[in-house]
Parts: sequence; structure tokens; C-alpha cells
Amino acid sequence: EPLAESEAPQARNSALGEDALWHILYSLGRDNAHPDKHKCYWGLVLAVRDRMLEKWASVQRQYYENDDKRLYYLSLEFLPGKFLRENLLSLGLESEAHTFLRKYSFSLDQIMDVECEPGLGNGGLGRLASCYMDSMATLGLPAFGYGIRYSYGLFRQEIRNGRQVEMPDNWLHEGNHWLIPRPHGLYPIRFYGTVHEWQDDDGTLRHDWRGGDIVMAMANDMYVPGYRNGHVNCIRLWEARPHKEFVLSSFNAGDYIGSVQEKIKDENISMVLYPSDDAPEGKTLRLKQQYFFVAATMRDLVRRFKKLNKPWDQLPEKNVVQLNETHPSIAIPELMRILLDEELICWEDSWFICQKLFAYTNHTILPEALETWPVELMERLLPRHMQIIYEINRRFLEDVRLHFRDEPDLPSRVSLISDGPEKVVRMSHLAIVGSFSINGVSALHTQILRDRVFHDFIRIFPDRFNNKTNGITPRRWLRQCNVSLSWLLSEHLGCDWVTDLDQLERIRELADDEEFRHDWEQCRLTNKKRLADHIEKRNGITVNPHSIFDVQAKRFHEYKRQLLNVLHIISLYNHLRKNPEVMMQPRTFIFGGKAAPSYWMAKDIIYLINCVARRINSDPHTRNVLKVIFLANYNISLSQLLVPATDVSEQISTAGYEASGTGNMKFALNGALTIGTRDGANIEIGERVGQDNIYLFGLCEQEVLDMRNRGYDPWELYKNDGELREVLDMINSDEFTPGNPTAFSGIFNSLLSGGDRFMVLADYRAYAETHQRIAHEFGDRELWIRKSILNTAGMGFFSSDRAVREYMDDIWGVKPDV
Ligand code: 26Q
Repeated sequence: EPLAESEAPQARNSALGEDALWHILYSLGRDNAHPDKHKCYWGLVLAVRDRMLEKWASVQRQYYENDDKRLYYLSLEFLPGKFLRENLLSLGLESEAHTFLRKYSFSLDQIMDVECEPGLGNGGLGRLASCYMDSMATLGLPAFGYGIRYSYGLFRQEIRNGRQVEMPDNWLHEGNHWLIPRPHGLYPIRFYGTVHEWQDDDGTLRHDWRGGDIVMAMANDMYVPGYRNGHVNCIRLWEARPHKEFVLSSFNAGDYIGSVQEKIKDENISMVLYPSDDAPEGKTLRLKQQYFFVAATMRDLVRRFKKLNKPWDQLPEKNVVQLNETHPSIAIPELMRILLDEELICWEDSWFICQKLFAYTNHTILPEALETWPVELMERLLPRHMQIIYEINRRFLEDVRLHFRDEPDLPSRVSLISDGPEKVVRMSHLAIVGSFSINGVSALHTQILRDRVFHDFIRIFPDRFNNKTNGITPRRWLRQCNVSLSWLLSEHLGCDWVTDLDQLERIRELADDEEFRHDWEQCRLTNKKRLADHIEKRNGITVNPHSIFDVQAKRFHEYKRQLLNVLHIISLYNHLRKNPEVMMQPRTFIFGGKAAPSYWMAKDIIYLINCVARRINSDPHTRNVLKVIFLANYNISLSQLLVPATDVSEQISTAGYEASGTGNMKFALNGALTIGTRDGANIEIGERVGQDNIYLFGLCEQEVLDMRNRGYDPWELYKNDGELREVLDMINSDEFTPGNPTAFSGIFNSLLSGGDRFMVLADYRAYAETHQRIAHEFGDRELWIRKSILNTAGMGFFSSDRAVREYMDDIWGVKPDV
């Protein structure tokens, strides 16, 4: 076997299967005589978990013994995907599991159907956190992930009559043994209340936050094993629990129901993930979530630090906190509050400690996605934190005035608090001022932060800004999701590529080897057939596995421009109907993705795609060459099926809007060719795989700005491009919605009268021409497979191991625990 498992150090001596049977009886209380697939699954989970926990315990001990500096990764979202296969792989237990399952005639695939996927994130940001947790464990870092144990993850998407319908994701309803609750040692977390001032013996003014409501934070731990290195880290997810079982006063007053309702209210905090991945909703509950998990996390950090008996100024020498977006940035005033009010440390020293502890990653430049909170809300919910934010701001602006005397408007531009009809706290400004490092997630994105979004801060804190181009874990996104290609790679490279992805460079020369190209194509075909079977089952549509599988799978957003894709599909359809004799490369266009429930435009675009699909798939004249598939409920598991089966990866955001993208990396790593704009990490992918092996098209970021400044008029394009006009007129008629000509007038208007904010029409022609080139080159099998191989070969840089190493060396200053 090319991927030897013997390298993995094993703690347990008994066979995995024996332990699974033992657990079925003694932990689950079920008869283990003839276990069905559910019992086999649960038994295996517990047997695997035992092995992980042993390693985890010894690794934790080691952290204390070696006095390691610890990394805290704070994120409101994690998207780990299913665990069993990943953990078996990391722990080197796959073949033992197969042996056990074979006895009962199950495959691991069948067993995996039983597992439900934790959807504790929206998309890119949450998945990035999980890729990084995997790399941190594989590199052996003393790292701790922190987040919320939402009772309901991201909604399940159903498509009914072509429209998205949201269903609750009750992912814990059968219990989940990957998550270990820790009901002892809960932390009380305060909300509301008042701030009392008092003078200590030296006459210093002190503050004390009292009263208000208390909610308890309970830890639930999820474990992350490194790849065959005996290392196990943990992601601690906080769950809200009631402070007291019953509010006694109302209980005694006979209000039994009222007291139970109080208890339920507290649990609301960790009930549900907010399903929007841009325009943050200014809801109190969301701010409560943020503070709740941050406060509990900082308690953990401080508790562990105190055990070391070191002076407080060493806190940043022994710890570093990475903030995933501004969502956890309330951690900065929370630590200030602990140091000032509880530890009675002076302002200057407290602030010095804070600024050396925190680092902030920005993931978005969409102005509507920059997080702000009304001062009025903060003052009520977190009165002491609001005072601290005012004081941070006062001192900061005083400094700015001193250093930039000739720029009188600078202070108001960089202020943590913005004046407007409603005063708000700008969380990104808080995160910048309170952190020693601020990073973007691709070269272009960081450049935009420097030039535009945070331009004023670059001059104030020139050394804080840096770039860390995103990465993805090759364990899940190649080794696990693409078994056939992994075997082929290991046959030629050995198996080190799994933890040293630069090794993939060595297949570059094999692109000239005809036999290798043949094997490569066979792997791809196997994956495409597997996806075709899935589509047949799910959508009842037969697709040709030899057609181009063209995939756009990501959240629905106007800036990601699924619209551009569907406009082009309609024009292909028109072309085919008008020229029935023309030979066309068969194509299958596949979409997947969710829209935020309140994002009407995005939901209309989903509806449009489904209406166009219904029409095209049922047209006997075109159905052999053109298919459109919408796969419902896109999630990590579905992504693992799509990624290895994709020929053409659609990465077509308006230049300057996609901070990085990580889906783009997954597809290219698995040998897909990218059709993409010069946006986010696409640019860097082009540099690595070679410009001949990527299809970049359209306006670049500067051209988008210039065109806007010159005055861009989408009506001009409508008038001058007959093919495009025909497509737009079809959308603006009842062509795809018989009897209802206004179904898509919102879309039509946003593209024309609305000014086409995301320049869909401006990029249309270049996009269509690029697709023509792709169809042509796909027909040249040798050429295409060569390009496919060169994509995989060039993607080593985008391993999250590389990204995490850069964070480790440039920002965190933590070292692998060996
Ligand atoms: C905030 C407040 C209230 C409700 C929701 C939110 C919220 C939630 C999620 C705001 C933003 C997000 C997520 C942003 C995100 O996923 N950004 C993506 O991050 C990826 C990893 O860096 C990048 O690759 C993507 O380009 C970027 O869009």
C-alpha cells in the first residue's frame, strides 16, 4: 500500500474493531451481536475517540512541561466537515476500520452516510479556520481553537419549485460523540448591569461591573489530530447554559412557567449561527454571542496563565491570540477590563500587554460587511467595555493629533467611533489599534487594505500590516476527497506529499509521459462518474461524464457573479437553438451554494438558475450537449464530491471584491482548470500554475475603478451587443417563467437601471470568448490533461501548512512542540 499506516504511533494495543464492539455494548448499551451500520458507526467513533483522547492528554501535559507559548485561534465559525474518515486517516487507522467493517459487509462510504456534518460556519472564513486547525495539529503547534457550539448550524437548503427554502439544521439531535461536553467548571458571563466607581487606598479610581444578567458558559471539546504525528489539539466550543436551574423568586411566586422561560432565554445565545456572510446584522443576540464566547475564552486563557505563576507582563510571551475577522474583537476591551478591574494593573501596562497579545485577520473589503455596533447598544449590554473603548479612543486620537498635526481630519477618519445619524463603534478600527499584526488573505487583498480600506492606518502603524495568502489542507482536499489521484501521486512520488505539498512539483515532468496522462485521465473519469451517479440520484438527470464539468460552488453573492455564468449559459442555449447542426463540445454546468435567507437578490439568482435549468434540460434539441444542474444544500461533504470531478472551476468575482477565495485552490489542486478574474488568490494561482494553464479574463481591479470613475453605462452594452441583449430580454420576459414576465425584473433592473454595481455586463464579452477557448482546448485531450497535471503540480504553495508556518514565523512566535 503506497500510503503506509505503520508510521503512525499507536497507543492502544487492542484492535479497533474489538473496541468498537465493546463500545456498542458498554457505552451505547446496544446489543453488539449483529451490528447494523448505525451501531458500527457509533462504535467506531468511540473507539477512534479513545485513541485520540490518549494522545490529547499527553500532548496537554507536554505543553505545561515545556512551558510552551500557546496560540489561541478565536473564530465565530468552524466548518470541519465530517470527522470519521478524516480522523481515521490522520491516526493511521483506515485499514483497521476497513477490516472491522468488512466483517459486517459495510463500506466506509456507507458508514459515513450516518454521520451528520457540523455546519458551524457560513463559508470561506469558517472553512479556513478548520484548515488551519488541521495544519496546526499536523505541525505540532500548541494551538487552541475557540468558538460557539451552535445548537443549529447553517440552515439546510431545499429547492422547492426552483426556490431556496431554509430548513433548520438540528445537527445534535442524535447526540454527537465527537463533541465532549464539560459540565464541570462553568464560567459565569455577565450582560447589562452597571459600573461602580471606587477609590483604592492610594486614591486610584477603580471600576467594578456589577448586576445585570448572568449566563453560564459550558465547554464542549472537539479534537483535531495531526496527520500521523501523535499530536492532538482541541477546539473548545462554548454553549450557553442557564445560571440557575430556576429563577427562584418567580418560582416561589408560583410562576413556574415564567421561571422555565427565563432559563430558555439564556440558552438562546448559543442556539443558532447567523446565516449571513456579509452585511452583518445589527442584532443584540449576535453581539451577545460574540461577547459570550470571547469572555469565556479569555477566562480560560487567564486561568491557564495564572497556573504558571508568572508576572503579567509575560502574558504575551506565553500566549498569542489570533482574531478571525473582527467578530471576536471585543476580546481586546475584555482583556483590558480583566487587567484593570480584576487584576488592578494600571492602564499603561494593561494596554501594553493587550497590544502585544492580539493579531487580527481581515477577510473582507465590502464596505457593508465591515462590522459596526451602535454605541447605544454597547453601552447597555457591555457598559464597562464601552467606557474602555472610549478611553482607548481618547488616548489613540491624542497620539494621532500629536504626530499628524497638519492633518486635522485624520482623527475623525481613524476614530473607533463614527459620528453619523447614529454613533457606532467601528470594530475594525478597534482591532487595528489593539493588535500588533493586521493581515490580509491574498497579495491583492492586502494591497487593497493598504491603498484604500485602511490607508490612514498604514501611516500610523506602518509595521503592523502584512499579508498571509490563504491555504487549504491537502489532507482533506486531496488525500481524502480524491483517493484515486492520491494513489497515483503516491505511486510516483511516495507519500510525503501529504505533509509536504511542494513535492507535487515533481509531477511536472510526468506531464510529458503518455502513460501517466492516461492514468490521470482515468482518475478524473472515475471521479466524474461518481458525481454523475450522485446527480442522477439527487436530481434525476443523466449527465454525460465525458462532457465538460463546469462548476461554480460557493455562497450566492452578487459580487461572486453567478449571474454572469447563467447569462452565458442562456446565450449558449440560444446559439444551439439557432444553429441545430453545429457541433458543440458537450457541457454540464453545475451550481451549488446557499443564499442568506434575507438576501432577496441572491435568492432570485438561485431561482433563475433553476428555471433556466428546467428549460434547457427538457429541450430535446439541446439536451445531449447542454445540461444545467443545481445541487441543493452545498456543504463540505458535497464539496468533497464536486472538487475532484471538476474540469472547469468558475472563480469569476468582480476584480477587487473577493478577498482571497479558497474554493479556487481546492479545484486547481485536484486538476481543474480555472476560469477566473484577476481577483484575490486567482492572481497568485496563475503565477504558480503558469499563465498558459489558467483562463484569466475581464477587468482587473484598477480597470474596474477607472471604468466606474469614467462613468460606466450598462445600457451602452445592452444596445451594442445583440447576443447579450437577447439574453437580457429573455430574462425580462416570461421565457423561463411562463405566465409570469416580471419574475426576474429585479435582476434585470439591477443590471441596467441599477447601474450594474458588480460590472457583470462589462465582463460579459471577455467571459464568453474565454469559454469558447476552453471548449476548444478541452477537445484536445493531450493539451488539456497536460494543463490539468500542471495545475496540480503548481499548487503546493497553497497548502495551509505553508500558510500556518508563515503565521507561526512572522506573527505568532510559537514553535512546534516536539
Ligand atoms: C457578521 C456579523 C453578523 C452576521 C454575520 C457576520 C459575518 C459572518 C461571516 C460577516 C462575514 C462573514 C464571513 C466572511 C468570509 O467568509 N469571508 C471570506 O473569507 C475567506 C477566507 O479568508 C476568503 O477566502 C473569502 O474571499 C472571503 O469572502
